[in-house]
Amino acid sequence: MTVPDVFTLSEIEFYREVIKDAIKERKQHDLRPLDDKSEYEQSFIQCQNLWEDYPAIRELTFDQRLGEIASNLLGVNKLRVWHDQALVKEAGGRETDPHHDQPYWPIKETNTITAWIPFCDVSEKNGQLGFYPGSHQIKESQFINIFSGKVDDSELKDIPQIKDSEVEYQNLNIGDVSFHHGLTFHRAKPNNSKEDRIVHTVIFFEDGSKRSDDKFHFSVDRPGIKVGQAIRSEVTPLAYPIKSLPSAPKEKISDDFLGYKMLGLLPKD
Ligand SMILES: O=C(O)CCC(=O)C(=O)O
Repeated sequence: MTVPDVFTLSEIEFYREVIKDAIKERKQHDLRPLDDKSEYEQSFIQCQNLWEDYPAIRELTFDQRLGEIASNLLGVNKLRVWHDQALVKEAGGRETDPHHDQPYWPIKETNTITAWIPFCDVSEKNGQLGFYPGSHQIKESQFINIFSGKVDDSELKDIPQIKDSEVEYQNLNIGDVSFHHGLTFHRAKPNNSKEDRIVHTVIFFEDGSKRSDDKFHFSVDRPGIKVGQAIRSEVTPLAYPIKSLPSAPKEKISDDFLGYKMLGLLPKD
């Protein structure tokens, strides 16, 4: 759903520049043109946990307006950040294939939600997000692997959450924020405009949620959270309600995550 006018124009203009600079720095070693990228990467450039190494982005990720809306939508009192991430659909970038997010995350409980904050107006021309209405109400999750290239329609045709459903696309204006539940199926249109579609997202989950399984994820594997344990660490700090911003994690990111660091997905140190 869209919540209009969460941010002012001047806030968005400020954060747009901060995010652009952060992505440039994180991706400084990746000079590939769009055509040389994998199909997944042609959907978007991705930089995660920007809150750790960019203090200005920390203010955005932990902005209490986002946390308050997210907690009201989920109907829970306390939220943590699973991770944040910038998603840039480059000019000419391909669509984002249909999927839902929860199966990517080893979180047992499904009180999860993403805030999607665009830094430009978004329409059918530039990577508009679309949802399969009501799909979060079926409490089952289905892993659709969007990493390995374009998703084949045959993979989607039997999924009850989406098979008879028409996608609802939404226009967003600068300042608006879109929120989607972790079980909501969604997709995004290609970016047929000449400008990159820059978006920052924040994924929240209910405080007290537990690790569901041993599927690898940096948000739980960095701090060594075991299956069944509550996901509480400085890598996934409390996000709402808070009186002051969290500090960046003290523990250095180990070289087990070297690939992520080299790709600019995670902070270098
Ligand atoms: O920005 C996009 O193209 C896709 C966003 C998405 O899949 C998400 O935020 O979960």
